[in-house]
Amino acid sequence: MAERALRRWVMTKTVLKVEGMTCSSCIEHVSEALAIEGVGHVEVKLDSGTVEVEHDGSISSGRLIAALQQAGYEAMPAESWPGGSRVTGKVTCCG
Ligand SMILES: [Cu+2]
Repeated sequence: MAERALRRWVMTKTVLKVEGMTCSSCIEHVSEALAIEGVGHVEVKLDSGTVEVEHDGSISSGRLIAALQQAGYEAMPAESWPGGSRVTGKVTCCG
């Protein structure tokens, strides 16, 4: 059905704050970690330390965070990030 086919392309965007991303290798690692079924485009923004994940809506932010933690990065939903405070965590950068 056309309606069902269309639903596949309705993407949800989840923005996560990720600690410890500092170099282009981090972008690769984060992108690889988020290569989960159902995930579409992943945009890593080093400037803001955020990752924008487009997915089909079946993936919870908890699942994305778990995947990032497995890759060695602390992550949290961007909306629960205490704005303005500096990252206090350990440096996890691979570089
Ligand atoms: Cu790095």
